Amino acid sequence: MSQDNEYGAGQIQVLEGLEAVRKRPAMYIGSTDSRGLHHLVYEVVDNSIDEALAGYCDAIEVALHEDGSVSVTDNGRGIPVDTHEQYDRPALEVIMTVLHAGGKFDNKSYQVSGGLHGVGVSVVNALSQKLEVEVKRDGAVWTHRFEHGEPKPDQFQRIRDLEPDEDTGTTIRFWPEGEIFETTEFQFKTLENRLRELAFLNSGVEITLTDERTDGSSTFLFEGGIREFVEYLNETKTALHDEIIYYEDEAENIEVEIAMQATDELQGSIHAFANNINTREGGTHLTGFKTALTRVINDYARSNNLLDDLDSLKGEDIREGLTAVISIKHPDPQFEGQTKTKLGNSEVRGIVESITHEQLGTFFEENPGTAQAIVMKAVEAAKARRAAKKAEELTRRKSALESTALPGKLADCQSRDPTKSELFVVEGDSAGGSAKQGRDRKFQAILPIKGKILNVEKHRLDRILENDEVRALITAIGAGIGDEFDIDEARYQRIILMTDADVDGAHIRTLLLTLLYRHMRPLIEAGYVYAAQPPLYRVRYRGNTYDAMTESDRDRIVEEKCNGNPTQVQRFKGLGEMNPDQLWETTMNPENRVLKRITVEDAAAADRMFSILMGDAVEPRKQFIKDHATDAEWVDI
Ligand code: 0RA
Repeated sequence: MSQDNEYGAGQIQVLEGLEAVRKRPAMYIGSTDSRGLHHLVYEVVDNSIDEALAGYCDAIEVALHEDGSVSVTDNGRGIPVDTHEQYDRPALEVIMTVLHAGGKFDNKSYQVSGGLHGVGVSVVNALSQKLEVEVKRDGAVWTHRFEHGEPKPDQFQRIRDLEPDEDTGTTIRFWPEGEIFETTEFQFKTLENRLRELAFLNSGVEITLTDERTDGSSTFLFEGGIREFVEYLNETKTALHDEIIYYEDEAENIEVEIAMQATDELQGSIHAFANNINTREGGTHLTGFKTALTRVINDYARSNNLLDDLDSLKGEDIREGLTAVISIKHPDPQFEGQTKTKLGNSEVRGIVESITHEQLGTFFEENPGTAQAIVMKAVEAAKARRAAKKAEELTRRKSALESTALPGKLADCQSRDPTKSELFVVEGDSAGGSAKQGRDRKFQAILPIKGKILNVEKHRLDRILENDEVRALITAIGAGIGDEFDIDEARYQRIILMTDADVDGAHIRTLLLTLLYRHMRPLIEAGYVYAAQPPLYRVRYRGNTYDAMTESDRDRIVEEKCNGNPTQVQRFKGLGEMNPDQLWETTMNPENRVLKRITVEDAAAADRMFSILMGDAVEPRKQFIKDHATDAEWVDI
């Protein structure tokens, strides 16, 4: 078969493969929404990270271009450009068009692959209307172009010699297929969060993100790796010891790296990664770590007589306020679970357990001050838990939450079908009143929330449950809380937070989100939680009215609809200013309204944001609220 025979058997197979990707994109990249779109970038970056893991690359640049394309440039070895024997085509073309060819077609290229879902760059190509590659290797610069995944004839070119001191590397630039994706707009923040995380997880690799649409840019380079990750996560918290605990080791070709630091918070957070993938559902690396941690701390506490009258410390006591990052690299990771983010390799449990047992044990012997600080915090937590139990907190909780009486302030809907029912959680009694009058009572329930609910970050569950507003919300939803939360019991599958579009509204919404995030997280994970988007302005012109969500919306309407000459521009200062009809028409009527679904985009980022907003440090919180209060994209969750 010659290279210009477009219809050889191999080529037909290739075209069928790409067609399969375009027909069922979700099978390859999870979804075709914004998440799937960003996945394309991660897939390309993962290939560059693979080069870094193999030791050939230490700089990656991601650029968002004004024409809607993204490019990823690395200084790795460059994608091979010689002829691929089996296909009789340039290897570059094979890698870009054959499913799963990736870098792994010689199988020995990499020890460890971060290839997220391992689908390879050909999937990105298949889902791009256009893709261009530039490779610097073998003494020259090579380019190739593709459209809808297919190579353009005669476009594989050697364009010039490499300069003597010029570095090798790869640039892949692609224009996502608008016919396939629900949105093709890349979000700087989303990419920034993931790239920062990758830079933490791969110390020494410099990752730059440039946004040519706005002239923004961020550069991440962390020589300290996951130690700096923990520092970053704890930035606004009060640490119980100065130095970050860190150890690494390797066994059976599996690399293990762990960093941690204890804080005085009530909430702990352990972030576990396998081959750079955030294993949100946990897995064997996490289990191994927890088991060893509990044992090492108990051993230390017992042999140093720190347990007081306690029998032992439970894992949950020890992990209270602990921030940890676990990162393992495995030659053949198995991902399980609903979202394929649970590490399944059984041998990893024992490996992480014994490495942690040995290294953490040694660390504690050598750093008794740190060991004592951590043990004492755990002892305090254990005593608090015991006290709470003694006070028969459990029975109180049960009766408080399982009572079938719905809260008096709730105006419930008629529907008993959770899939059709909506709960509006409304700021303030006056807006609550309008919402009750304006709603469609068949499926819309209203719960007014007064003022600021309790700051849930700062209190243990028993205190949180003493708050009337919180109890009303929990009872209305009907699914319990914390460990006893059962999403199948939720009485509504849409929980819509309706707060004013001002700083106070943002604050109340954050308090509510904190409660949901910390204690009813499955609701967020299931996509049941939304923020209503009431309009900020109403523009009248010649008997027509137009509602605007933002200032720029308003300006556009004035420009396009009102001849520059509106009869009236009204600014809604709060929900309470709208009459019931207006509230229904603009914010509650499913025909017209805009809802923003709240997702846990990134547990690390969310955890950090909640800490900034709710934690002890006041200045970063003020700054954060200032920066984000009026921004529609103000949270990642
Ligand atoms: C296949 C084989 C080799 C490298 C790559 C692919 C490669 C792919 C990408 C994608 C983005 N950047 C990349 N850099 C490299 C190994 C080549 C060799 O052995 O020299």
